[in-house]
Amino acid sequence: MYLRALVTGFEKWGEEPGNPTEKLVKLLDGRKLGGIEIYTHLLPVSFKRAREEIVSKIKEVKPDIIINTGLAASRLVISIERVAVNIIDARTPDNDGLRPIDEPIDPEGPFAYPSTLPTRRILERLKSSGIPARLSYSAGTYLCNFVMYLSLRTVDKMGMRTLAGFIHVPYTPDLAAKKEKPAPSMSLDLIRRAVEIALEESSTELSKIRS
Ligand code: PCA
Repeated sequence: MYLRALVTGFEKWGEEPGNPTEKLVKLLDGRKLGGIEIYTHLLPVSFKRAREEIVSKIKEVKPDIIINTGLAASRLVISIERVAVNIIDARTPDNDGLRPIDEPIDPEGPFAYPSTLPTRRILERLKSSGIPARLSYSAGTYLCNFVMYLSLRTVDKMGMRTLAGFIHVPYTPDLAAKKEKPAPSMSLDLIRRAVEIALEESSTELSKIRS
């Protein structure tokens, strides 16, 4: 029996030249990796629509592993997020023109959820595979933190035994080349490999927990 993994990415927003996670989910969609079957979903950069879509996708796919991904343009390397907080503080309007400030994601939810992915082991595997990475203790207060929080909240509310978390990625070189100021970048191939490694380590973790 295959494990089911849901990998999400985001569309482009604001002044950004594009979003590498849009291409990433296209590359991974429908692929099988060891004992893992990958389902993907491209999320809108909209608080209203992303909320509806992430919750219904989790209910539909019933994944064993959820890895949400997004662009963090200023980050130099792959960032494995360790925590999601119950705060929306949008620095720019979303793609529907909404800019919520100081709002909870779920007034009934806890202040924070830790990532349930094996973050430290993912970090170590990435580094030993030659992929620059770090742990991060803030996914921000925009769409990425929002979707990470909602994934963990949905898993918690539904009593699922799903591992969930978030990975921020830099630009791909083609997108960095469109920026006026110098910006860090990483090839799509390395970004894809990083997410695959995160899936493999999560699958190992699940087999330990469930045995
Ligand atoms: N990154 C943004 C939202 C969409 C994306 O890819 C963020 O870090 O919140």
